[in-house]
Amino acid sequence: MGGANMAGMDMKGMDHGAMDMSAMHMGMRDGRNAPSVPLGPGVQTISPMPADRTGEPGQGLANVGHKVLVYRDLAAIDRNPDARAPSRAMRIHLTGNMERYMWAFDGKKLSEVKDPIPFRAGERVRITLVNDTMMNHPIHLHGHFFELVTGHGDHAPRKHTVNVQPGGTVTFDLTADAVGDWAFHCHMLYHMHAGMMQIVSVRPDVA
Ligand SMILES: [Cu+2]
Repeated sequence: MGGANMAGMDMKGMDHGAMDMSAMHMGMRDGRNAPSVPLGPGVQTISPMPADRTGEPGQGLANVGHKVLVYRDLAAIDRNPDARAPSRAMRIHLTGNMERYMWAFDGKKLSEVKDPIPFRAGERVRITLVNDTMMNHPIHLHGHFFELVTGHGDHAPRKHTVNVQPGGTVTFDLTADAVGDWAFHCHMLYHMHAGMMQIVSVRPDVA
């Protein structure tokens, strides 16, 4: 299978010595699209061209013959409590290997992660989730609401869980307003149990 498919593929950026044949036939795994992600066995695919899919119906709802609401249809009734522009941005990849049942953020399951994801209390950060897998992942952050960046300005919809479609991205702005350590995980609990979870740590500034 792999041999027949290899001819037309862009081999640049791949580690030929450690080439993973399942990744070859599942799709591209070009590390240039995810430089922060170690390309171990738990990373079967890297989306070659991840795109914001918040304007698209969910999986299986494209041709149902009736109107389907999408994330971009949502807007908050009240003005957002914090409409500041974010002071920094981060990208988190949702990674997995369906054949080995491995799920993680940035290619590292929870038990391999040494440090929490740090935030300073009160800071506002733009976070983009990039789904490099072929499954949906509803990503949930405890202790906070965040505002989806879907074109509604200071009336952005506020969520604590957002589904990221396969090959899709979701961007949200987060005000880290709850000091403490918070679970941040896929809400498909069997993905969470496999390791698609990390700890978000919000700490006050030390004077
Ligand atoms: Cu998941």
